[in-house]
Amino acid sequence: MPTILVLNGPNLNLLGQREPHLYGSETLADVEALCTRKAAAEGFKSKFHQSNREYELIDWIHAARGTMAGIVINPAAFTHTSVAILDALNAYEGPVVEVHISNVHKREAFRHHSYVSARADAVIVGAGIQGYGFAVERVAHLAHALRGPK
Ligand code: CA2
Repeated sequence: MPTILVLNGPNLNLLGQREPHLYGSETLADVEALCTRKAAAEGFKSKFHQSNREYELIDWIHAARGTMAGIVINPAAFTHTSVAILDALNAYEGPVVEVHISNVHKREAFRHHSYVSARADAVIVGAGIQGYGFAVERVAHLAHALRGPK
């Protein structure tokens, strides 16, 4: 079965434990369960990772080339700093959807720019963890379209 890769950047392992006013009270395990359910409903498996290390996220993106049907990524703070993650995504051939739990545009000015958005096929911000579900659905739709009619 084709697989959607879901990547999460630094500090998202703390989801549900701190800052519920910004990121809600659900945990990263809840996000993973949501992605698994949404992917299955679209006929996909999902593979879910979180890392606090930039190189690890880059290595997962490299490994997705030719193996993953699409990528959903919340690069967290690397969104605003990482040309390296943008370069890795530019070398990936499939659909990419960027997701942010909070509405970054209502927050500090330094969160308003995303390097990753220059590559993303869609960007979902401010929908809470529900945004991951939308992102998985969109990647599945784009992946189906790329594969064409059966
Ligand atoms: O809104 C988002 O999803 C962000 O990607 C979250 C990042 C932030 O740097 C981006 O600007 C927007 C931060 C993730 C940190 O997650 C935490 C979760 C709970 C407690 C502390 C941090």
